Amino acid sequence: MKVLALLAVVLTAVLAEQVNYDGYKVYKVTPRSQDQADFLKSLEDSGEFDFWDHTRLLEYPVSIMVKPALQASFENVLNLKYMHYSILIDDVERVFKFEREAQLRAPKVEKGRISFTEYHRYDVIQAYLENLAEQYPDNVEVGTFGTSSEGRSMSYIKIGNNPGNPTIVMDAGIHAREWISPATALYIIEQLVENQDYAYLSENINWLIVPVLNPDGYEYTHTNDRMWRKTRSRGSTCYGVDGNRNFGFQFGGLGTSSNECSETYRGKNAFSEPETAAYSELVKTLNDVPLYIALHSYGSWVLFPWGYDYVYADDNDELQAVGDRIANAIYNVGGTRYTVGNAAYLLYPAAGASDDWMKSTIAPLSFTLELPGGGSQGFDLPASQISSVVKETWQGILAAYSYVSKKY
Ligand code: 0X9
Ligand code: ZN
Repeated sequence: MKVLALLAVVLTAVLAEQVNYDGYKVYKVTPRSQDQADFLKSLEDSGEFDFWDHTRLLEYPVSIMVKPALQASFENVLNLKYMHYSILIDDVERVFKFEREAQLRAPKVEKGRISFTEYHRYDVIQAYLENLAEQYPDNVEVGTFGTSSEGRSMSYIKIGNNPGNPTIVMDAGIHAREWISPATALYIIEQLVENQDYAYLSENINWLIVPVLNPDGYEYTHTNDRMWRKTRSRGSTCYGVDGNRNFGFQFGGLGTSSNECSETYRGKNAFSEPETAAYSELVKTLNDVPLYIALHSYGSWVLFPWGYDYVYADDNDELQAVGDRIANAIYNVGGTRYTVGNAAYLLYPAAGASDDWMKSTIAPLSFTLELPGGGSQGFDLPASQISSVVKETWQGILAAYSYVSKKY
């Protein structure tokens, strides 16, 4: 009985910590004129609203989460500006509750195994990587390359054992709430290591993959706040740095914030975060990286440098051509349409991102894949859709591999 009482106390404490999104609505607003697009930008800059996506292209809808207290005035200003909107999600908390229940109902995977019918916790992912290292010692190396702010080990997996081969680098989960990103990295790892049909992919090329680059944030989205994006380093007033503003190329430029509490806080200096610092050191040990891919969500975009400002790379045509191949391969699976292009022009400028740093340092072909959102739910892609997203994305990765392997 005592144990039960204790359990109840612990459970209440854990549940009390969950950030609650009761009554929060997500609006879909489509800017139809430059004036309307600029107005949306000013709303975003006010920091009062949570923009789930940021594209400012005319005719592209933007999803904006608004807390109950601001909903009436938000709708009023949209009406004053003659902007059309619809309500995408009526109660965000209901969606998250449904997701939490589905996660609880999901069959638990055996330690060391992986599945694509639910999102996995950090421990399960770690155990899977270790299991692969044990099972495939000839072709697989798993190592720790650093420790997160909260003390979690950060793991990489290297697939392919010829040190003379070039290395394709990929990472996932730098943004905590983008759960489909680590899931996709795990599927890529599974195919490369466990599917013998694809053994040839690691004969002439090595793969270095970090499936959870922000383990603290990832765990925090499972335990406390589903919408958490940043790391969990402690600031003086707020927690966390946007890891994708913290890399050491054009640090502090456009699309980054100096405000600790902002979702795009860049940190005190480049590589202030143990996660990005250790990752950059790991990448610097490689000598030939023909291709880098960062996995994010959402929006179905293939983005490439430069992203720090409105600047085209010298090899823009090649980046576009490889991006188009990735998008076409994905399209051919089940008709998912990606839009391909320069990150700043297509989405928005954001300095200090991993794609630009990789491009400027080591990887001539560098991409950010924004995986699809889940219908109306955005980051909250239902677990039932993991399998189709990871499978179509795999075809995109194969297309990029095939380009690189022919070139090198
Ligand atoms: O803002 C980001 O970091 C990425 N989008 S997300 O919605 N996943 O947060 C896009 C980064 C694209 N790359 C650059 N702008 N350099
Ligand atoms: Zn992201």
